[in-house]
Amino acid sequence: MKIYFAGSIRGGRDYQQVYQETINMLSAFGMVLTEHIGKKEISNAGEEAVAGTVLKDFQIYDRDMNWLREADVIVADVTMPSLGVGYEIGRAEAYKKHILCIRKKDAEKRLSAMIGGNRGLRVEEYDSVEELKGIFEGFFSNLPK
Ligand code: 6IA
Repeated sequence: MKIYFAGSIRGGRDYQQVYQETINMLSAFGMVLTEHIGKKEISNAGEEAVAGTVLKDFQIYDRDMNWLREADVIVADVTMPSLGVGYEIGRAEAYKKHILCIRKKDAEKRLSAMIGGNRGLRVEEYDSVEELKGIFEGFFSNLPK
């Protein structure tokens, strides 16, 4: 099971810690292709603060689109509005991937109608990361074999 986790980067890193814990939890259900989303070294400038390869935007786009095509499911945290996450959800829908959107109940901003109003998308709300466990169990156990 290959999981593409999507979370805000340049949209704002307020929930980075939550992404990290979510990714750790998701690892019990499959291989998370996008583990870097939870790393605190990635700032909202979208760069890695630690020394290493700094990818150009077109390289990030190409790599992420390849992972998205490869993934069986996409789990998108839509708490923090992010152009990239919204785009990935749209592309994942076009590729007919299984999509789960998760959103913290205490989110500051209202969810975009393009996500919340899409009857084809499942959006689950959570208070704490512990609550995600049950949500993930329900989602992964109901996937078609
Ligand atoms: O518009 P945003 O930046 O908030 O979009 C976030 C989404 O786009 C995430 O779900 C990622 O899949 C993707 N994305 C955006 N920027 C990056 C990125 N930046 N790396 C990987 N995925 C990205 C650079 C970090 C790199 C140098 C390690």
